Amino acid sequence: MAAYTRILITGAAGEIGSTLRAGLRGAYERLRLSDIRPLAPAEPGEETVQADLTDYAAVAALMQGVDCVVHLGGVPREAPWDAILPNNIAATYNVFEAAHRNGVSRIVFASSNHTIGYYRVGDEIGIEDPVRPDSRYGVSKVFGEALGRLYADKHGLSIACLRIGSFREQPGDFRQLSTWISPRDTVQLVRRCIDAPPFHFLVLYGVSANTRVRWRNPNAGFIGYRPQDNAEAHASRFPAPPAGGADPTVEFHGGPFCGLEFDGDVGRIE
Ligand code: 15L
Repeated sequence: MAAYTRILITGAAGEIGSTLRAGLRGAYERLRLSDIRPLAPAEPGEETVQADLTDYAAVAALMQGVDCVVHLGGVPREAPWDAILPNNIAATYNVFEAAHRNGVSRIVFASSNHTIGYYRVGDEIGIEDPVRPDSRYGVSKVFGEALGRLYADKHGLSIACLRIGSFREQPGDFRQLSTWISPRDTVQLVRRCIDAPPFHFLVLYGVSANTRVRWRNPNAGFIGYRPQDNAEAHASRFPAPPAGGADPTVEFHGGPFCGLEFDGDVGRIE
């Protein structure tokens, strides 16, 4: 029996949320599924709650009777500041604060590889490297990781931040041969984070066992995450684009996010 049995998933109607909903069903005593969008009717062992995470009272209500939160809710891509600020920053604060105040002791936070997007693809990046966000979205995930650190250190919560790569059924381009995470590996990763014995604060890359992975993931072994899928099976479909040039979408880990609104100088990004 897992130590955590009553799990809240925010953003449960999204792509990752729907996959987790199916993948975690039956594994825990109770799954509370929340989203701002309508959710499919609850199955046995599930509860569905439509809630806006920018409303603190609604978030506090979500925490009642829960012992672990998987926080996916928010805008899952680059967006204007007036969408990122409430949905990714204020809402994430609400989730951490309400969790703490209501006795939730573990949060699995959906961070992103876009926290380290402006590192060069030739460089292998670990969890100890300084953050290098490539977008307002990436900055919001850095904020979430910092909140995680705060609530772990100040309040003793157990926090896992998952720097999720490219969640897809299959890799869809050359970059994703490195960054892809399959649905079944995503389910395994989140389950390991929920089920792991006590830990303080962990950052993990959410990535499959890709031959071309460029992220070191020392905490994967610690929580027992053993990805089963490898994007290399799809490599023949995606020839390498010419590298060493001035295209930020090719030169950096964050790929397309690095090119959005870009008017910097690729040559000056060491
Ligand atoms: C993410 O964090 C995004 O949520 C998703 O839309 C993808 O763009 C993914 O990263 C990626 O880097 O491929």
